[in-house]
Amino acid sequence: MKRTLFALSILAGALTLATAPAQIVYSFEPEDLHGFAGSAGDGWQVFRATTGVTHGDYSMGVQWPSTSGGFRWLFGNGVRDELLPYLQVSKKLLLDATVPAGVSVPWANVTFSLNGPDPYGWNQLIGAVGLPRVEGTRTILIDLESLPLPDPDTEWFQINFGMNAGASHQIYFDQLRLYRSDCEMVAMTFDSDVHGFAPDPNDLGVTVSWNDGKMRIQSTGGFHWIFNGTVPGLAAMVRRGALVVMDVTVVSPPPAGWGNMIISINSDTGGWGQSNYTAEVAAGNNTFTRTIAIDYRDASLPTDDNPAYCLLNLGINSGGPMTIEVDNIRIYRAQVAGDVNCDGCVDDADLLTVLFEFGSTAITPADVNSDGTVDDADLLEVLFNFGNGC
Ligand SMILES: [Ca+2]
Ligand SMILES: [Ca+2]
Ligand SMILES: [Ca+2]
Repeated sequence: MKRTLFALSILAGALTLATAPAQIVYSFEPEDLHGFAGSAGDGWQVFRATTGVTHGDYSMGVQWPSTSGGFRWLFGNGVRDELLPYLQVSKKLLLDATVPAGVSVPWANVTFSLNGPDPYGWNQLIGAVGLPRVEGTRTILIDLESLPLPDPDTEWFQINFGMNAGASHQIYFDQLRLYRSDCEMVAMTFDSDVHGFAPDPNDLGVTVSWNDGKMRIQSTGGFHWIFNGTVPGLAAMVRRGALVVMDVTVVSPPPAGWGNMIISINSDTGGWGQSNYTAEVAAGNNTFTRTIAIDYRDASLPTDDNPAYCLLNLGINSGGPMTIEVDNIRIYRAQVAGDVNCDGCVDDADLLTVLFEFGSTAITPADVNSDGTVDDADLLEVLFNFGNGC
C-alpha cells in the first residue's frame, strides 16, 4: 500500500489544487442558480455574482428592494436528484452567507421549506436562522431534522429560502453543503454540572441551573450575559474551529415571539472576543429543540493552546420571559484542505479512505474535490496536503 501511495505522489506535480470540502449540495455555479433567480421581482434581485464566493467561481446574490426590508420566498428548481440524496445523508446543512462592505441592517434571517407533490406538500421549518447583519462571511447551520423527507421516487423536490430583514439588505450565498458530525469537537455535555456558566451576580433578571443533563436558563426578558463556561482544552478547540454549535430547547417561549443569542470567547491572551453574529433561538409560541451554530471567525481568540484561562460567554436576548435549555456544546472544526475524516490532520488515514472508496460515485467526503467521483484527483489533493494540521 505504501508503495502505491509513493508512486501516486510522483503525480502530485500535475495537481490542480481545489480547496473545496466534499458533499456540496449547491455551489451556485450554473446560470440558473438552481432556479432561485426566477423568484425576483418587485425590486427584489437574485443574481449570479462573484462576491462572497467560497467554492468555484460564483455565488448567488440576493438584494432586497433598495428602500425596504421585508420577507420574500425564493423557490428552488425542484430537481429531486440535486437535493434529496444529500438530505438522505444529513438533514443538517451549512451555508456560507456574505455581507459586502458598507451594508448593515438591524436584523436579518432566513427560514426554509422542503416542498414536493401532494401528499408531501409544503414542509416549513419552525423559526429562522440568523443571517449576518454586517460585513463579512459567516457560515450558518440549517437544522432540518424536524422535517420529513418525501418518498425517494417523488416527481420533484425543492428547498425554498424565506428571506427576511429589518431594512434593505444584500447577501451572497455559496457552498450549501452537508454538516458533518465528524468535524465536531465535543466541549461541554452538561452530564453533571453547568461547566461554570453563571450570570453576573448583580443581574437578578436571569438564573442558570443544572437540569437533568442540561443547562437551564430562565430569563425575565431583555439582554443578559451568562459568563464563564469552560472545560480543559477549550482554547485548543476554539483555535481550530469556526463555529460554536449547541442544541437549544425552548422550554417556555417569550411572549413577543423572539429570542436570540450571541457569544464571546474570553481569554487572557485574546481578551474579550465577541462575535458579531446573532443566532435565532426562539420563534413564536413554539417549544422545540434545534441545533444552532454561531460563527466566531471575527472574534479575537487565545494566541496559544494553553492560556491561563479561556471562557465561553453566552449573551441571550428575548422579548419577555423565556426559558431555554442548552446541551452538547461542541466546536465545529475549520476545514483543513485534504483532511477527509475531519480530525484536523492530513495523514495515512485520509489516504486510505480515498483508496478504499476509489471509483465511488456516492456522496462521500472521500470525493475531496467534490466533482462526483473518487479518483486520482482526490488522492493527489490528499498527497499534496499531506501533513497539514498534524
Ligand atoms: Ca460557488
Ligand atoms: Ca485526517
Ligand atoms: Ca473527486
